[in-house]
Amino acid sequence: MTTRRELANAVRALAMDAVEAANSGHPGMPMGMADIAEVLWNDFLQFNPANPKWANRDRFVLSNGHGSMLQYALLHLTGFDLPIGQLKRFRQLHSKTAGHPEASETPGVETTTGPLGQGLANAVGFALAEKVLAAHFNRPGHEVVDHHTYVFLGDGCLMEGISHEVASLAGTWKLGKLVAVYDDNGISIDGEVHGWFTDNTPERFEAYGWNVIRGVDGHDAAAIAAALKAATSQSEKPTLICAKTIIGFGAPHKQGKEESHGAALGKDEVAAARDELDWHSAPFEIPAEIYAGWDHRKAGIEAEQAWHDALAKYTAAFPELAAEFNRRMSGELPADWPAKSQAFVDKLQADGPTIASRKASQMSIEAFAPLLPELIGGSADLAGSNLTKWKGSVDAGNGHDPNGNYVYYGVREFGMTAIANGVALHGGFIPYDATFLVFSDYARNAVRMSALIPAHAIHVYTHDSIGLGEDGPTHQPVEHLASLRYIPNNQVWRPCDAVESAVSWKAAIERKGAPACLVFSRQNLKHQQRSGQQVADISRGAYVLSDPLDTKFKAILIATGSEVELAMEAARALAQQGIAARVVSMPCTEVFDAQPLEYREGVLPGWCRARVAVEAATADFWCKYVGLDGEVVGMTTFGASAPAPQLFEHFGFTVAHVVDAVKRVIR
Ligand SMILES: Cc1ncc(C[n+]2csc(CCOP(=O)(O)OP(=O)(O)O)c2C)c(N)n1
Ligand SMILES: [Mg+2]
Repeated sequence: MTTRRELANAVRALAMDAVEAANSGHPGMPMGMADIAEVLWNDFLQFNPANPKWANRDRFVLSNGHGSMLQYALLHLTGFDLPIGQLKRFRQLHSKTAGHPEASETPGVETTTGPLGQGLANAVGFALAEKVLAAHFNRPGHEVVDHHTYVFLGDGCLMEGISHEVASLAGTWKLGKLVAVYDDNGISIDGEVHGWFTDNTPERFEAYGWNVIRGVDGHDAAAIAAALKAATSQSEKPTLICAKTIIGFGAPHKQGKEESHGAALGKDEVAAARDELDWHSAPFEIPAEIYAGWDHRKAGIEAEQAWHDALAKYTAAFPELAAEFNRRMSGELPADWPAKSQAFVDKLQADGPTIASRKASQMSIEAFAPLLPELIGGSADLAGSNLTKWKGSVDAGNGHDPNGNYVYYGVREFGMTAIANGVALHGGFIPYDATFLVFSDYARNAVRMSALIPAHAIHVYTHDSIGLGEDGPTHQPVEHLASLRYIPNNQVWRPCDAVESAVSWKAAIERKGAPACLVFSRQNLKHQQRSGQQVADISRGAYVLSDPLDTKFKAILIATGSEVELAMEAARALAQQGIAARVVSMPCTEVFDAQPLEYREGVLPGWCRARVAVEAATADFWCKYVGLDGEVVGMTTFGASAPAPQLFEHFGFTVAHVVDAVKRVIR
């Protein structure tokens, strides 16, 4: 009869062997948490290796993602499509076993982890999504949405500030099906943590309103099982299980020490650990009875089938709800979406309101949200400024209201954004979050993770430039637009009027599986006239907004957002002086860059190198469009505290200045 310890030792052996083969990686955490993982995965976690995307599976998140070999070993042993050959190629190019777990690479990995603390935040997002989705769809006697979210985390995750933001919210929201297991091993990279981490973690989490289970021996299967049982037999509060473990458990000379954290143990120590653990199989060899003890394929199919049977009864009782549930989990937009969303854009073009783009954003939400019950909004305590609420907004934080669709995140930009990533990854929702553009810095690594994972989260940033005025340079973004545009796979929209704002929302909603940042002004922006073709071309990221009527242009003005009306005025002033200029509105540079050459050449023809870009943000970004022969009217310093019109004047965003720049570039 195989013992639990032997099952766990298979994880330890695979972790040692894979790190040894790669000569790179982190054996300590997998060896320390192997016993906990064995109990969780064999006795508690609901999953089906044959279908990693089963809608009602439990979610498992490895927030201490450096221990990736723990997750790969678990996925391999339980029967996911992760053959031993992949473990042998740990950390190699094109393997499914990247250095840290990546959701887009490995079946069964729910989210990409490694940046410490964010996995916990994603897990809070998964648990929030489960609770709100359950409120939307469950009916008495029909619990089609009913799963737990488990997350492993280490000292590092708890030291990170984001852990405070999201644990606080999880407590307030009473996410009772969230179970976090803290790998309390007293070690981080620099050594024993008592010199830099002496918080009373149990009391800290109790203060957040969590159910805390203290002092669990992380190497005692019975104690672990009892803790998990206690955690899952209540659903009032999120649970933190504090498990005492020994990092590198089984490596006789390195266990309990930071040496085992993040480097191969070395041939001799691996041999000694094999003796210590009484594990005598060759590297990457797992005895058949151990595989049998881990094999979850049959149980997984049965678990999913039982859920499908329940779903069939639900479908018979509530056919429309069931169809909607399936639509939402598949991520398909409603059938009437394309026509209705386009009709809204066209109506705005016809109505021509001159309003702040943040107001246009709110009107877009007002128009689109009734079509999209999957849209779940929120703001970091700036709802009234970001204008993220609409008439149908209902607090989702209590998790009980069947109409819940709005999250009050409080002042927690990083936590909010990483939670939104989790909500997006869960399925059933398109989350949007919001703050001032200048505070996107607080959220930034989670925005980067939205793009990397990738996750379909929409980040709304208002107060987009010195145009916000009197709040001054602390609140005036300068480098943020360029900085967000530099994130691969991100799309940053900075619309110039209400119509472009609506198109940016439409594009962000339709961008299945990947994020967008929508950047809006505080101040009013003038409506621009457009033909039907021009309206259609907004979604190509850039388009010709105006050309001289009867003569060929000599210069091109490129602008975004609030500077488009300035570029238009400058073009008119130039025309009066006999200088013909084209105006290109470029609300999304990434989308434009992805257009076929023919289209790009049509907007920015290579023969015209007399180009001036105008944007009240970091000037350098625009050099790639204006080249060495062009000029940029942009920002090279921080802003200042004054009314917005004076600031635009002071920093050179004037018709005269733009006209002069054009004259200089026409040689
Ligand atoms: C945000 C972030 N900062 C730093 C790191 C680098 N790093 C990886 S693991 C680690 C130490 C983590 O300590 P702990 O969570 O206790 O892990 P253990 O050594 O116990 O496995 C650090 C600093 C990281 N991955 N993410
Ligand atoms: Mg530790």
